[in-house]
Amino acid sequence: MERTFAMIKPDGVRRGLTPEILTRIQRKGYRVVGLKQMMISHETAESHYAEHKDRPFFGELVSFITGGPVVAMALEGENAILGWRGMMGATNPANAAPGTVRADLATTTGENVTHGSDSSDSAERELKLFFSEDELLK
Ligand code: RTP
Ligand code: MG
Repeated sequence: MERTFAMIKPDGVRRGLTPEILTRIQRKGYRVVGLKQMMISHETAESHYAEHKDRPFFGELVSFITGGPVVAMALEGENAILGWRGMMGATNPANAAPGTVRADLATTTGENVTHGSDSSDSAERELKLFFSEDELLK
């Protein structure tokens, strides 16, 4: 069993896509062990996306992700980290395979609806950044 951090980004929440995305996750069979709607602080956003701090799009990325409520999720299941990444599809929706969240529900790289941890190290770090122990099911 593996746990990963998933998020519906502000564009997805604003567009009313939360139920659709939760339905996809439930149909897949992941167990939602943490779930909350929240605003992300500037500090948390910079820490979450620290790997991109020197990239030209960093400022835009931080202001986008802090610009409206997100839905933060902890998902549990076999191979959940790569599995959820697969369900999201490529970063640029134009390159995402049909049937993925980004291919089906997004048009731009900057507003691509969901986030998923990209490794077990990232998953552990991001779950700690967004959830306290008592917010997660055992
Ligand atoms: P995420 O971290 O949000 O799940 O997305 P990802 O792994 O698929 O992509 P990543 O390389 O980690 O990039 C994080 C987010 O930054 C924005 N981005 N913009 N303009 C650009 O070239 C560019 N590259 C990345 C995207 O919104 C991406 O999701
Ligand atoms: Mg990433």
